[in-house]
Amino acid sequence: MDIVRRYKENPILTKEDVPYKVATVHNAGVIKHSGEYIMVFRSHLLNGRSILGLARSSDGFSFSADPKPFMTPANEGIFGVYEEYGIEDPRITFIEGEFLITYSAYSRHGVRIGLAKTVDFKSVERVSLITEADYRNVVIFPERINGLYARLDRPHSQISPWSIWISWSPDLRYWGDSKIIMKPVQYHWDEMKIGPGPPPIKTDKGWLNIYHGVFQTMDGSVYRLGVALHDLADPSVIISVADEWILQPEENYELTGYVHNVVFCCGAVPESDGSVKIYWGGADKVMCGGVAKINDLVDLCLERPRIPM
Ligand code: M1P
Repeated sequence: MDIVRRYKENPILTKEDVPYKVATVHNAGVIKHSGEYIMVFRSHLLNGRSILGLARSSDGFSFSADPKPFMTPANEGIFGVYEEYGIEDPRITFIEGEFLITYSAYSRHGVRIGLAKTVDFKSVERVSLITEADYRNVVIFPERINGLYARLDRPHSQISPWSIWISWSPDLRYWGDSKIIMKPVQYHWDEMKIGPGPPPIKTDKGWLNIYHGVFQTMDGSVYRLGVALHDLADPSVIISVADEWILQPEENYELTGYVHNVVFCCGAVPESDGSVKIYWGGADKVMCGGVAKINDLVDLCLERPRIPM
C-alpha cells in the first residue's frame, strides 16, 4: 500500500470551486482549529500574478471557498514595494494563540518572505518582511525551542544546490544564527533542490519535516515529497532523512496542469488517531489531499535513511 493514500475524490479544490475568477488553486497551507479545517490557498489571477484565497471544511476534504480573496498584494508602504508581483505559497503555524502565515512576496527586487498574522481568519495583519531576497519556502515551528522561535528556510544560491537552513528569532522579526542543515544529494530524487513544506510535526522520535525535492530530467523538473526527522531539543540536528520519496506525481491532476509533474506541499494536519492529512498542489493547478500514518513516515526516516548532507 502507498505510504500516502490519496483521497479518492481528488482534487479537493479547483478554480471552478472559487467564486471569483482565478486560473489555479494550489500550494495551500492548512490548519485545524476548533474542529474546523482552514485552507489558505494560492491562486494565479489571469494576469499571472498570485493572490491568497481561503476555504473551510468540517472533514478536511470537502472545502468551500470564501466569497472574496483572503490576501491580495499590498499596494502601499514597504509591503507594497515587495509584493508588486504577487504573494505565493502560504504556510500556517498556530503558536501562542495566533496563526502565523509565511508567504513568498514577489517584486522586481526578487522574492522574499512576508509574515502575517491573524486570530480569526477574518482580518489579517502584516507583521514584517522576514528575509531579504532571495528566499522561498519558509515555515515556522509550532512552538518556541529554548525560548526562541525557529524556522526552516530555503535561500537561493548559485554556488550550492538550494538547501534547507534553520534560523532563530526572539521576536519573529529579527532572525539569525542561520545554519545549513540539509542538502540535495547527487543522483538522488531530490538532487537539484529541496525546500521545507508544512510546519514540522512533533513526534516522540523528533520533529517530522515533510519537504519537497526536485529532480531535473530531459522533460523538465519533477517535484516529489520526502520526509526528514529533526532532533526535538535542537532541530538543527537532523536525526535521519528517508532515502525514498513518499509521494510523486502519478495521477493526471499531478502530471499535467499549469506546471507538469509537480506535487508541492505547504500544509499537513496531524490528527489525534496518529494519522496526518497531507495537502499538496497538483501540477501547480489544483489542491489535493491524502492521509498517512505519522509512525510510518517516522519509521521510513529511521529504517531506510540516507545521508542528510
Ligand atoms: O512549479 C513548481 C514549484 O516551483 C517553485 O518551487 P521551489 O521553491 O522549490 O523552486 C515554486 O514556484 C512553487 O510555487 C511551485 O509549485
